[in-house]
Amino acid sequence: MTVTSYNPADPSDLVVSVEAPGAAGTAAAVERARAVQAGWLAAGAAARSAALSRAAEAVEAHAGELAALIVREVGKPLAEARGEVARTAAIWRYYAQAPYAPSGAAHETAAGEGLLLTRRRPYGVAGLITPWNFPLAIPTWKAAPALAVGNTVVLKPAPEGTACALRLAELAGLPEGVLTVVPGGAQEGGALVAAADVVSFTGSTAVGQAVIAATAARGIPVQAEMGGLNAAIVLPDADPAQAAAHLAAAIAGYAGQKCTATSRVIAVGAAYEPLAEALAKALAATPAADPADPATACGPVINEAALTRLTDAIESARAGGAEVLAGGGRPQRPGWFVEPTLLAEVPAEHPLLAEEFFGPVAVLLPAADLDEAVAIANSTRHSLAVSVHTRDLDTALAAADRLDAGMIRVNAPSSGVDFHLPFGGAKSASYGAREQGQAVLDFFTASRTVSLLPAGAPR
Ligand code: UN1
Repeated sequence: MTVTSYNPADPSDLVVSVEAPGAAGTAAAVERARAVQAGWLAAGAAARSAALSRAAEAVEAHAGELAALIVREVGKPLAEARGEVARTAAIWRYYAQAPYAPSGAAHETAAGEGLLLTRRRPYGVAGLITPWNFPLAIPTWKAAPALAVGNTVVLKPAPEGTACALRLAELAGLPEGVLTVVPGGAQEGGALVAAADVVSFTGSTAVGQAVIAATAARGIPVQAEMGGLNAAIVLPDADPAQAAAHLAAAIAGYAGQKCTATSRVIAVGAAYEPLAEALAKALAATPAADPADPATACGPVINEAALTRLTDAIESARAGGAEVLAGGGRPQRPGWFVEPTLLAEVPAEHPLLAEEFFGPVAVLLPAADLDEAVAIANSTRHSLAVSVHTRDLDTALAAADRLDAGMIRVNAPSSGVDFHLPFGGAKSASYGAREQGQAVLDFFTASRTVSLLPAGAPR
């Protein structure tokens, strides 16, 4: 199979075309990674730390080129693409310290004599399956911690982000076999899950569930980050213009193509009218435009299928009686663009209220009070990130206690994460250990307990 990726802002621009290695080639890549893993671990903390630092420096040294490649391959607007490159370098640098961190603890024995040690050891080969929407940052926040603790890595990126992944691995410049990119689709992904020793996945719910089942059958550890149907709750005491600015960023930023994007806006009581007006204005000021322009926040969606899925959903909501408060159409330009769209009065059974559409489209919903807003926010299995907009600390704390979500953001967009803290969702949004921070270092290692007793005749 040939893997291709096209520029979403100019579909005639073929970004990359490479041969996928198939199932046998993927298994062979895992074997090569396994063959060098003991050496990578034995090289020691200083060598692994230095290698990860060099990767950070290489990313920084090529920041302009990488940002342009993100814009061209996945249509992420330039300003955000630059931010992703900076974050990628910071993630490599952060995990470059991890090889020196304690790998366990010393304990007293129950009997008194001797010493007990816990020690965390890598599994072997980490199989990573990554999406196209953060084509440098997500491969890095999985690969860097896996490598830091002594695993080697085989990475299967989404086809749409192939060129970014290949360039990242090339720039990282790790020893042969330590970080291998296998371009491909379901065949390569399946072969990777069948051969790796530990798996980390980010992508759709359907594929994530298949990955979880396959790893469970093999009895190997897995973490999976899947879809989010995220809500934003706006209380009447919030400043409508400020809340609208955060919401517009979470709805339209990178055309809503983040698992942390907002797709349901819940306005409590008197917040509804002023928010509807302010948000319609903020979205109209964020038009779908050329992603290479540094002033653009909303670029194209990833491909034609996404465009059709979104425009069909908007049309069927409208046919069912929904009111279009902002957007609703496509701009007059080539490429896969959808205007940032806000809909009200969407019929209760419409799929926009139940499924992740991964585009710059949100639904405005009224709630009588915080209780009802929390109930609406929680009425989904895809509970990843929820934002709450209020000046009242009691309300913010009450919401943070009662929302089913992995990430709760007060007076901020639902999108955006700090890479040194645990990341993940509740219910079906995530499975297994958290990503990022210390949590993922634990995920990529197994703990063993070592009992050390004095030699000599047993007493
Ligand atoms: C962000 O909001 O900056 O795939 C990160 C995703 C998430 C990452 C979101 N895993 O969209």
